[in-house]
Amino acid sequence: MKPYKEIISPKALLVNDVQNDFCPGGSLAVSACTEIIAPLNRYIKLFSSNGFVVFVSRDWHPKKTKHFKAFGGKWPAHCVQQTKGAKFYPGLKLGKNVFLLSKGMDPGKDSYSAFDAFDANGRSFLKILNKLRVKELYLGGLATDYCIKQTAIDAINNNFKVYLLIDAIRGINPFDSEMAVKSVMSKGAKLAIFEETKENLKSFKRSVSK
Ligand code: VGL
Ligand code: ZN
Repeated sequence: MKPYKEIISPKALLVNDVQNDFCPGGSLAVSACTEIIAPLNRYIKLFSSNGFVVFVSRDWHPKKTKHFKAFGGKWPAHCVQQTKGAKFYPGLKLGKNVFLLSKGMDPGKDSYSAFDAFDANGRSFLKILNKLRVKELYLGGLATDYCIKQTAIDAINNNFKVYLLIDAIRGINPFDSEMAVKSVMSKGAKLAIFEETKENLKSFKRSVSK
């Protein structure tokens, strides 16, 4: 991977939390998780082969956190650091050039949003996005009703254009997920699917190479 300062990526893909615990067999499984693996792999390939940056976030909790039921929170234990449940789902093809982000390490916070995530050097997602001069964020992964929703809201509030990749996001609760999509669309997020995104990326590249 090139140092950040050599990369400019007006568009970026973010693959949220596609980890074993959020997939079938995991402690907080989103049953439809398997439907989005192939689409996510296509998106990862599309963005990276066209020179755009791919971020991959992981939920990365300590054993004890207020996020878990046992300590006053909402959720069964999941994505505990260094466990199998926290590993990326094996079907996901990440490649070497993705930017890894971790979130949920603070035991006092839920930290659903990728804007609460950091890279291995402690740089925040927002700082990295600004360094890479990202203007548009394409969101895929899990879960529509939590991480995707909160990330989309934070992105919009930080003046990014947001696309929800509807063929590559799924939620914990289908009704809440539908409400989440409506809510972020009312704040300005757009929906997109693969073919459309492919055209969008290609026409952008044509326009800058003229
Ligand atoms: C998430 C529930 C609990 C998410 C994380 O990333 O959407 N949801 N922890
Ligand atoms: Zn979590």
